[in-house]
Amino acid sequence: MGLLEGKNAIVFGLANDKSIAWGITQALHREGANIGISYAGDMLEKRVKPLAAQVGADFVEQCNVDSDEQIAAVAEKAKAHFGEIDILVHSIGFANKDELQGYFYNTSRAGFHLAMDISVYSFVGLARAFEPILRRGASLLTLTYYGSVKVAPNYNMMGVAKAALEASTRYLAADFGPRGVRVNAISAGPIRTLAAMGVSGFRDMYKNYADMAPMRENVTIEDCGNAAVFLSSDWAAHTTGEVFYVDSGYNIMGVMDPRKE
Ligand code: NAD
Ligand code: 0WE
Repeated sequence: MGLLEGKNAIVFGLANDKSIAWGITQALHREGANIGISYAGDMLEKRVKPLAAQVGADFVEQCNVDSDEQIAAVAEKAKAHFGEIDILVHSIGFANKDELQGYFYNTSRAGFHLAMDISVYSFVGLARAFEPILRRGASLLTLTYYGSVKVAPNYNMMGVAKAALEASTRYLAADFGPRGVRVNAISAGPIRTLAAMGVSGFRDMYKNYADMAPMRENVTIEDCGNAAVFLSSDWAAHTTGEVFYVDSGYNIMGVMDPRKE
């Protein structure tokens, strides 16, 4: 008997089999959840459809989260298909490439707005659109990164957006708490996904990360999946508004420890 047997889950942000959303989808499926999938646009359809089939998902819907209409439409379709939702995963982030290199002070007004809209507001918008169909005990999850708390070179505008996303997680948790709905964020260490590979200097920071982390290992999409299972399960019944680190302990370190064993 799985931990999530009979729960209805909808996952936003699946691009390919490297996506954190895929690690989470597989883990939710393994624990017995019914899966719905939403992806950004036409270009991803041929990648996403076969993955959806692997987890028996017959709810596979396109939704560009820059559009209130598309968010409302996917919530309507989810209501018709599932009735009620127990788990909603937001695994979406985007900034223009210009905003992820050089000086943070060069961030443009348009670039600031875009990153905040896609990476932060979309979580709030999805929470509102799905609110009428969230079952008591439901769990909302988003994905964040430590660049929200401390400066990570080049992460720049995304660090500011993730800080706002983590604050939004707390405000949503306060709003939804009385309805028995929990809202949490998973803060993952660097993972080689589509979003990460487009980043200059990622290889070096990926290796440095493992050297700095207490466990001396990078994290995987499977680790994120297992954390998502816990946070979405009744074992986390009174955990809300939290930033839950899946980072081999990286965030606890102040100074690098050169010991190997
Ligand atoms: P990914 O590229 O696989 O996923 C990002 C997703 O965002 C894609 O599916 C993309 O289609 C979607 N997206 C972008 N703009 C969208 C829009 N307008 N409408 C709908 N969807 C849109 O990369 P990932 O690393 O799995 O990223 C998932 C989440 O994890 C992001 O929030 C990212 O910031 C976060 N995160 C990533 C890492 C890492 O190192 N990879 C670490 C911590 C947190
Ligand atoms: O949140 C992320 C990825 C964010 C991201 C990445 C891209 C690359 C391609 C958002 N938007 C875009 N837009 C693009 O055009 N991560 C946590 C991974 C990541 O991204 C970095 C990192 C890390 C880690 C960017 C700079 C420095 C470190």
